[in-house]
Amino acid sequence: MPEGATLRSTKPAGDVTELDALVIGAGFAGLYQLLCLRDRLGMKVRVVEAGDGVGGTWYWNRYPGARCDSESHSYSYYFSKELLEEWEWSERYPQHPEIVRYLNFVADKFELKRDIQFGTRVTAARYDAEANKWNVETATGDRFRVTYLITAVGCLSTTNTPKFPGLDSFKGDWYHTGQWPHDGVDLTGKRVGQIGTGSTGIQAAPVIAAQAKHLTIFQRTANYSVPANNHPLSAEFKKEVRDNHEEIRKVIQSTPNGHPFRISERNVFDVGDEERAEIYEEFWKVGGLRFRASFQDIVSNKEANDTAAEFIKNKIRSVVKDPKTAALLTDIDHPYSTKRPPIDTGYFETFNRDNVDLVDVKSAPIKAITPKGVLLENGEEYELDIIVCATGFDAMTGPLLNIDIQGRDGLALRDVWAAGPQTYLGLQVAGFPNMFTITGPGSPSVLCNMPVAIEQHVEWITDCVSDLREKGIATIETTTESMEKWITHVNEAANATLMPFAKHTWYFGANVPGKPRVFMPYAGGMTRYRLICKNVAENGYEGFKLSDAEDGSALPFLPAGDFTLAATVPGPGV
Ligand code: N01
Repeated sequence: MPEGATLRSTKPAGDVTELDALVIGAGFAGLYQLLCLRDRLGMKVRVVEAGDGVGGTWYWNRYPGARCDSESHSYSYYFSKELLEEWEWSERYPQHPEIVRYLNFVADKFELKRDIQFGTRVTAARYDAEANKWNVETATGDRFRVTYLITAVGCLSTTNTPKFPGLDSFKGDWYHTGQWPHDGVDLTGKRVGQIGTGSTGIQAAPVIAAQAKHLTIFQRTANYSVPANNHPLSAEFKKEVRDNHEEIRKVIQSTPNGHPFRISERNVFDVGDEERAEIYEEFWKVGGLRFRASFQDIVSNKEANDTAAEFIKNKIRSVVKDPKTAALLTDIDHPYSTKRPPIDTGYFETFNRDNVDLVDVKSAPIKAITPKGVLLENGEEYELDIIVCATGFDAMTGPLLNIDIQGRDGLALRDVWAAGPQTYLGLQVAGFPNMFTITGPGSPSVLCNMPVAIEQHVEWITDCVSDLREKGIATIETTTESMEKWITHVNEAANATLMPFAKHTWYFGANVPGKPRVFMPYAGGMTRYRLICKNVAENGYEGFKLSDAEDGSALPFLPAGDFTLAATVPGPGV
């Protein structure tokens, strides 16, 4: 059980709560799904949440330096004009506490908490075909019987701590960034070791270095990072955002990655070397994920990507004073943006501090954790007081597979996904009627600004449930053929990018030993995906089997359409 959760039951054992829908998780997705089903459709709904407060991923990820890599004015719900007018962000990239405050503000404004059961972890969900109901159980003995089961469990909520031999023998304290203690950790005067240099590690290192006596950063894979250029938002900018919500909404809902800027249509080799360098410099100054918007083909053309990669490596070399450290930091084995591109506040500058060392654990991997600290295969041992594992997540599938979900005839989701996740549109799995997976594998999710992806999924599910209820349809359930067609397209979309060049990423599940290597998110772009989902619904839920509420008979089935990239304009992808 993640630290901080106080599980509690609200029901005497044996009682079953009957609901129209149960939503698992009270993050961005669960909150909005509750609002839509309860207030728009008038359904009896409950959200069950393991944490003791709202926030989902943000409830747990409160490590030093935790902040959002999406710009605050786009990392917001856009469904309510009033909400947009009432809330004001303070920084370009909001810190963890401000995001949690925002989500509490939303939950309070729409009176959502009265229908959220906190401190309750869902352990099992089983479909009863005869009753057409889902039976849901929690770790604390609650039982629910519901028509619709909606998972809003997040993509990055199951932490991944490598099984380092001897971890339990460590005499100091160790923490995973994704389960950071809610009271914080006092790093003053401590020798800290940080394992991991992904987006989290890159955010955390400068803040840890500023507090700790000494920080040793254990790097296995060197990473690109672009300065966030974070700053407090000016009164002018806040006004501009307030006056232009509609315009911003149009941009975030029509760009492939859901961010509040458009990607240039220019290609890298449309311009000469000098002009290209000037353009990179200009985008570098703007900072953050906007750097990727400098040219269209950075994520699809290797030669084009090489120019961006070299530009960033030169920037790293210009910042990091020690040539050996700079060489390690620029020994990057994948094209830029094929792993989730981190953005930072003073990450590379951190290596110029006297109290920070970089240790290469690619050439000499971590052999074990000893009572004193970290031991490498080459025999070097690093004495530490605190170990910080910034080692990522069992992404996308982990949170769902941690629940014992069984569909028709006891079909286990774990078995269906034994060789990797299979879904139709990232929204449904064959054999699991009336179950919807918000930002599930096969949807753009993590390749998109999350709230944008979430709003689209929640609204699609809400419209779908509304249709089912109005038209007297008892079940909606995708088919194996629809999933196969969709997976073919998901792979096609990934192969049209450079992402397959970085096979060791969590996008492929490669960070968790034994996890099937399957590219999980949909890289065809949010714009294209939004259109596909809209067409599927408008064409009578192509690719889904529907059954009549009166007698349970099957309604006419429309097979899934053509999901090749050519047939699903517009492009491009991420
Ligand atoms: O996790 P990661 P993360 N020995 O998996 C290393 C989102 N996010 O938490 O690359 C040594 O990317 C591992 O090394 P390698 C964002 O989507 C969002 O940083 O596998 N090292 C890597 O360096 C992001 O992509 C925000 O060789 C080991 C690191 O641990 C996602 O979360 C902020 C190791 C893990 O990197 C995950 O990022 C932060 C071992 N045995 C994160 N095992 C926002 O702004 C693992 N590593 C919203």
